[in-house]
Amino acid sequence: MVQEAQALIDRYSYISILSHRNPEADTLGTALGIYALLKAYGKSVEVVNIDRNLPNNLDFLPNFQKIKHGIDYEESLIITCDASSIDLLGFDLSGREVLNIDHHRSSTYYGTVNVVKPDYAAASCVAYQLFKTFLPLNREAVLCFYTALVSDTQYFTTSSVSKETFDIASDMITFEIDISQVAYNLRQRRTLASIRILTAALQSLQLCFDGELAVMVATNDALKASGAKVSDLIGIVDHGLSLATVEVAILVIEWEDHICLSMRSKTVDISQLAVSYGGGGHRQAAGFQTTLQDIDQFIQRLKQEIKALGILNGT
Ligand SMILES: [Mn+2]
Repeated sequence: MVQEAQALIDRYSYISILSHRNPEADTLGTALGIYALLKAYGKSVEVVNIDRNLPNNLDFLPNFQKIKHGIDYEESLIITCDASSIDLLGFDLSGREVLNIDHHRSSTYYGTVNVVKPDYAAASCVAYQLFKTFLPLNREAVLCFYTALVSDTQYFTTSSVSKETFDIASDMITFEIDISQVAYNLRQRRTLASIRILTAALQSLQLCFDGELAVMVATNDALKASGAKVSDLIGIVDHGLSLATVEVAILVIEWEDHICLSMRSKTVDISQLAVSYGGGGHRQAAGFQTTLQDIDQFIQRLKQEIKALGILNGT
């Protein structure tokens, strides 16, 4: 797999690195890390995300300002980062060769070459381990990969963390990256809008199935009143999961002409539900988008579907 990935990269001088819609630190950190490596390797590289609203707190990552919103290269190799399905990228990639770098169990293996490692805690770790076998690593790239790793594992607290995760992290730290700078940017640069929308979502919280399911809603009105952007919604759903009795937490977001759903679980597998709606994710963190509809009816149906999965004990 490493040889195939290397051969693919060697065949192209132009490379477009793509991250997924509703970008967060793993997809952007992985993309920017690969960008820094391939640039130093002498390739013509562009880094692209279809969304115009990027999380501003990641602007300390090297080359963040270079992220474009369209693919300019016409016959480049496409590298995709942390995207389980090609639809999550938002571009028509037909006729292109794709190197897919990911760690989602729900991956659809859409690449010409797929380096997909579900045991890895972050897509950035997959990229780090892949590229270090044939390219010299540099501090800029490793700073991006490390940021992606600590963000995706919520500072090494998710069940995806293993001894290997710490081994990779301790390897990364030898590049003299400023880990307190990373912590400051990830944890102490919230927007006021994100606090306002969090407050509204917490107000909406309801518990069902004997407290095992928490449902929160970010309505269109609340989003407008708070001025929140998509990136301001990251992490809200985890507040539901922080409750002692809750096994599954859900945040329903009324976003323009669709509903976005973000789910978290303590132990049970919720990715199957997301996949059934055309979304994806991991066992304990998954999501999907669907067409705009009556929120109350949507939540009622979703509750029944969760009940039918048999993953909760409460009634
Ligand atoms: Mn990830």
